[in-house]
Formats: sequence, structure tokens, C-alpha cells
Amino acid sequence: MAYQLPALPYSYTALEPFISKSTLEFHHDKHHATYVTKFNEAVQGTDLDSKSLEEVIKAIAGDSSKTGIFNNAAQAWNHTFYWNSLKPSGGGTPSGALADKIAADFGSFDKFLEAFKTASTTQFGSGWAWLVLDGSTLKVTKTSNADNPLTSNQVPLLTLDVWEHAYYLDYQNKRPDYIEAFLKNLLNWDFAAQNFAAA
Ligand code: MN3
Repeated sequence: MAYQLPALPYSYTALEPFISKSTLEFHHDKHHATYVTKFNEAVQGTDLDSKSLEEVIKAIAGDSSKTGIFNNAAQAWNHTFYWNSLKPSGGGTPSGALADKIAADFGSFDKFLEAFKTASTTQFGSGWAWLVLDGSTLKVTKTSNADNPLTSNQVPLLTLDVWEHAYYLDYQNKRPDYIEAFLKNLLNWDFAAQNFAAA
């Protein structure tokens, strides 16, 4: 049973002017779609075929003979998680239990912002920045290439794709401007709060 590419949870123009229609068309329809296609090709006829993406990621992380499958499975999962981490008219501040937990674990919301900016700006080359629940503590982390927090037994709450393909058409080399737009205008705190409540 082949894994299906999920549709974007909003229209291709919904994140403008911060992320363009053109970026979403390339990023979802070409990059994300290719990870899904390659994942399906790689697992077809193997014992991984019947497993969910999350199960595959956890089962083969660190297995050097399955790096190709891992990379495509994790990139397929990461991108769906990323689309849900964005929304039109997002950004601002969280509320409720997640807001309290951020204040308790980072010291203040501004200190969380600072930690997230640092992680996403300093991820060298391709990768991802995350807000995760590690045990009972919120942390900001970064991962390289396809890697994600599921392999470290952390619960991801939100992510930002910092591969160049995520921002180059709109921001060229100015990754910090893309990060700023995410935090101020796109971040889907409702999604992060749902993930926190379910953790
Ligand atoms: Mn990407």
C-alpha cells in the first residue's frame, strides 16, 4: 500500500507575501513529492512496506545499510509536519498550557524566540529547527539533512525547514529574514499546542 503525498493544509497563495505560491509549488509538488515517490519505490516489496512513516523512521534510524530509505521516509514525514507548523496569519504568541511551559522552561517567551533564531540560523547547511518535548522539558534543537527528533525519543511540537529550497526563491541568501517571517507571521501555535497536549 503506497504512502500518499498529503495535500497542503491551505492554498498555494495562503502564505503570501511571506512564502510565495511559487515556493509552495516547488517545495510541495516537487521536493516533498519526490521524497514520497522515492520512499515508496524503496520499500515496495520489503517488510517496511506495511509500516507507517513514523514506524519506518524509528525502525531504521542509524542503520547505515538503509540510509537512503531513512532519508526519504524522514523527509516525507518532516515536510508534512512543517506544512502543519505554518498557517496564514500565524506567528505571535502561544496561549494556555504551552505558553506557561515555554515561560517556565526557557525563562520567557523572548528567550524561546532567541533560542529558536539561534538554532535555525546556525544550522550549517541543510536541516531543520525544532521545538520539542524532551522528557518533561521543552527544548529548541536543530537537525541536519533529514534527521528528526523521533530518533532521539523526543516529541516534536513544531518545525522550520531551513533547507535552501524552503526560502531561496523568496529570500535568496537571507535565511534570517525567512526565520523572522516564520516567527512573526506564519508559526502555527495551535498545531504546537495540540502536539503538546497529546504528548
Ligand atoms: Mn524542504
